[in-house]
Amino acid sequence: MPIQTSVSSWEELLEIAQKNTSARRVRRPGQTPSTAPIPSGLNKLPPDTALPVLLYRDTNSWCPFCERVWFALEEKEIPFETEFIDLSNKPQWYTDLVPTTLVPAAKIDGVLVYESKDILLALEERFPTPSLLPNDPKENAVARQLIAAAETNGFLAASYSFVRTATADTNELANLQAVLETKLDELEQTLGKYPGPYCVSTFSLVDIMYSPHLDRLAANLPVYRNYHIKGNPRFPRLNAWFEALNQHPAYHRVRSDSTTNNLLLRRRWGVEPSTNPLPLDPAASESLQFRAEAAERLSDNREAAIGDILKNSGVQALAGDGDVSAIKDAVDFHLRLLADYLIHGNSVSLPWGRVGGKDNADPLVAAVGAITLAYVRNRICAPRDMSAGAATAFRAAADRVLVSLY
Ligand SMILES: N[C@@H](CCC(=O)N[C@@H](CS)C(=O)NCC(=O)O)C(=O)O
Repeated sequence: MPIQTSVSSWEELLEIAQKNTSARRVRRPGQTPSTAPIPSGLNKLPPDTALPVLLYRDTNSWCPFCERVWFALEEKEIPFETEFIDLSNKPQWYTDLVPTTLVPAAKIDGVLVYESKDILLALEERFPTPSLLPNDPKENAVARQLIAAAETNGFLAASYSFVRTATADTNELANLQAVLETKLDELEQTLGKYPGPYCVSTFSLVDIMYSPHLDRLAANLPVYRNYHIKGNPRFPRLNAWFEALNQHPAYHRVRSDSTTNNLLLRRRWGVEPSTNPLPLDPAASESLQFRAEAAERLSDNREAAIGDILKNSGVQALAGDGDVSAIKDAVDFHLRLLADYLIHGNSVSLPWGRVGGKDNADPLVAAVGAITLAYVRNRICAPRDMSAGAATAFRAAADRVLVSLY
């Protein structure tokens, strides 16, 4: 199985990628997840200082309640460490520790707090600046009421029901849609009560309570229910709120991309999409910064990626009784093509021409490449593996390389 070797080495790819992005993560060899983000608040403390907060969160970074807490930690640049909890196999020490047994939980100066809302309020108490609650006492009280209401006003239940209810009954779906629209109308009214784009007059915990859920809805509804929040003239303030959220670097560190949100709904909740995915955001796909981050992630974490592909993509079956190392070489090669394209490709035509598919002398290489690229495209999750922007660039590049090769 001869393989073209004109693509750069991993070392070269990593070096170029790292020159073009400051994004870095820690590797966690042999663990899940295989990498973890570095909290932006860490540089505020001298090395080897005990960290004031320990966050217990889900291994896959899918949990919207964990995202709330992470968002506040990043927004306030609080130094913290993370303990990942495998929700499919929760360790007994965790279920013994946390009465609800749910994530998130946190230790703040060694004191256990659980329930995302209570963790957010406890963080605010312990780290009051920058403040995520209004200074004005009256408005502060309103914000606290809105935080409590976010849990009890039926918004979450209406969201889950409309997105996840397995029914083809159009009347039932129309009713569920109407219930959710009422809740979104209420939010729209809330957003109109104070000047500015947020729920109160400054960005606050109220916005953080809603953001992971509204993000998931905005991604899921177009694909699963043919319904749009973004761009919907019924919700001008919600749309301005999304725009305002976009200005927060912390939001970009913690949010998922829409593909992650949509794949998750199908895989985790078994919901069937009603239409094709929306096109990937071209701005993120073409951003050099995101492409470099995606290339950096892939190059730095290649061993875990290749191991995962060999184990879980089905590609090894192509070896039959033959040489698995040849399969591994083909996986490695196609991942390097992908990293190379992320770094050098942009809008120009792909430099290497057809090396796979029908023009290739060895169809096995082509088949391994196709499986590799299709698998990693949907395997990566944001923000578990990289930022949402980088994940979008990664998926767009995988699509381009696939199209160019086959
Ligand atoms: N009300 C809780 C909800 C937390 C929650 O539902 N967490 C889910 C993950 S998204 C969980 O721990 N699931 C594991 C289980 O149900 O055993 C909060 O706000 O913290």
